[in-house]
Amino acid sequence: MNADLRDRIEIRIGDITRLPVDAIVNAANRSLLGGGGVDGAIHRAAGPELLAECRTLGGCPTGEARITRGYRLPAEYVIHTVGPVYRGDPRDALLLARCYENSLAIAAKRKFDAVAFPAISCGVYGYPMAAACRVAVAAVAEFLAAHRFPRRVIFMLFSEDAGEVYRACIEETA
Ligand code: AR6
Repeated sequence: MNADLRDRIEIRIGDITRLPVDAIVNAANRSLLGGGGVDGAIHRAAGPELLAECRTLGGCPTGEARITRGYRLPAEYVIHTVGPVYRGDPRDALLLARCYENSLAIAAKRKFDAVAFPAISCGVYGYPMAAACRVAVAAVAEFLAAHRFPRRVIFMLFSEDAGEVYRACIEETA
């Protein structure tokens, strides 16, 4: 990864609901009506207005993304994307890459400065962190190389272990 690109990607550890960025990405399900994990945390922190706006969207297919306001979150917007349930076949990586691409396409269109991603599909949906991380880093690096916006992507990981996996993966990415 060249230095320019590396400067636009940051790894942080902590709670994504605390980040004052243009948009945080939610690892949602197809209903977009909330759930556990990071989805539950985002809905709790954003308040009931978020669920009310999500109800107007009519769900979201796996691999696609939708945007809402952030309400009581420090982030202005939430980009909801639906990761694949991990099955161990080649479609997993294609669908996961689409989550990153489609989320970033929304951010690019709105000329966002900073967008933060959790480790989509790596919790309830069972995607092994190291494999998901390779897909995430490759998809983000490819998108940023071709677009000026968003200027920065933050991978917001929930544990030091996950952070280490991401650091190693970025080191290995050409
Ligand atoms: N900030 C950052 N990362 C978090 C946070 C947080 N506050 N909370 C959890 N994580 P998951 P999935 C990490 O299960 O696998 C929901 O019920 C977590 O440690 O949230 O895509 C949805 O409604 C893990 O590494 O998302 C769906 O039904 C990562 O976020 C389903 O779960 C993703 O874990 C989606 O499952």
